[in-house]
Amino acid sequence: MPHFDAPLEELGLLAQTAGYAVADRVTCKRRAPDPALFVGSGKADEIKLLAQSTGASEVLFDQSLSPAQQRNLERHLGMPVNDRTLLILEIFAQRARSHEGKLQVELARLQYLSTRLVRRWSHLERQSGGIGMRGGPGETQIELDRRMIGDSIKRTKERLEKVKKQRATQRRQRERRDTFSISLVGYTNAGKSSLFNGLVKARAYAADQLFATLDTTTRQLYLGEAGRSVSLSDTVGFIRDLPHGLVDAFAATLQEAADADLLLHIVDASNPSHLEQIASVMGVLKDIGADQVPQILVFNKLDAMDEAHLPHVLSDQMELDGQPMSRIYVSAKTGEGLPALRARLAAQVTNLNGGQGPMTPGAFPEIESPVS
Ligand SMILES: Nc1nc2c(ncn2[C@@H]2O[C@H](COP(=O)(O)OP(=O)(O)OP(=O)(O)O)[C@@H](O)[C@H]2O)c(=O)[nH]1
Ligand SMILES: [Mg+2]
Repeated sequence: MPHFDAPLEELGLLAQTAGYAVADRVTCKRRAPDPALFVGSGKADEIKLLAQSTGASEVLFDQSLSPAQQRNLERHLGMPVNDRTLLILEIFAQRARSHEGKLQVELARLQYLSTRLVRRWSHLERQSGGIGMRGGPGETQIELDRRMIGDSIKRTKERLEKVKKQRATQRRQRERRDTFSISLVGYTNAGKSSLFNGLVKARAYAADQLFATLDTTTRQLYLGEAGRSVSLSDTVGFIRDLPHGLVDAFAATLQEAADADLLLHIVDASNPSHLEQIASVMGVLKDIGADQVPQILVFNKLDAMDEAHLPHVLSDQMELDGQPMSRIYVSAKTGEGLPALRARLAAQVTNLNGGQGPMTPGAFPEIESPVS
């Protein structure tokens, strides 16, 4: 396919991350989704034929399907049908490692479940046969499920509350130590963990997968120029239309970012959709109350950028919503730009400590280095 369809490309990556192999892709143009099947019935037949000829065992939709559309499609196609939200929830469920992470995912999935009356979650246990194949549960079963889900949500919230309290205590201890904290934030797969490793010589898990990182990792980073250490945190990646349940569930983890003294917003500069990705990240930062934290845009993957898009200087300002933002180009892979980034961080730490308030654009000498 010569045509680059960014959302579908991303759905494919999500599917691979969740452990699927992509058999084929279909796009469809419609003015409004069909209330019953989401796509028209002709398109549904086409998908069915394609699925049969490619040996697909499941169909994934990029858009959110209503519970009814999902059910109807499963019946029509004769195989399990899922949407992007469920795929993201599934990846989070597979990835969660820490106690807190597991509780957060559990909460998000219970909340998703509570909006769908049928027992959908058994899908995650990867049983043979789709959910749609089993007859829908009767009324009483649904009522029972509802009550059980309600109880579980309450219990999970209580347990999360406890973990959160512990976290708050830890944070207060850190604050007492007067640590300057920097959080790496950004779209999933932008290279946050790679950059984190490059800066602190750690070995955080970095992979060409979406949501490789779910738990926050924090390390000390010594900045020679500033003569002091700061704490650097690698965090969970963002994605466009992050399911609401997940934003709520991960509020505590994301809170790390909101409490940071400085955000390094990592961008995959080689991705054709990087501007949309920046906008998504800004949206989430606003949602979690982190939009006032000083921010530096770090355009990563300089080595993989198109010749035509290569910057003339490695450090400049970028206008975002009418606001000038500091931007610095680096490559976590080749290490290019990392010394300049360290110097910039050192300057920032000294500046903020000097009581000059939030980052002022242009407060630092531009580091001009032509790209060969
Ligand atoms: N070419 C190139 N690839 C890079 C660079 N930095 C990271 N990558 C690759 O991009 C992919 C994602 O990197 P990660 O560091 O896991 O990205 P992340 O932002 O932590 O991703 P999540 O934790 O999944 O949100 C990996 O395959 C890296 O090897 C870079 O500077 N250049
Ligand atoms: Mg990561």
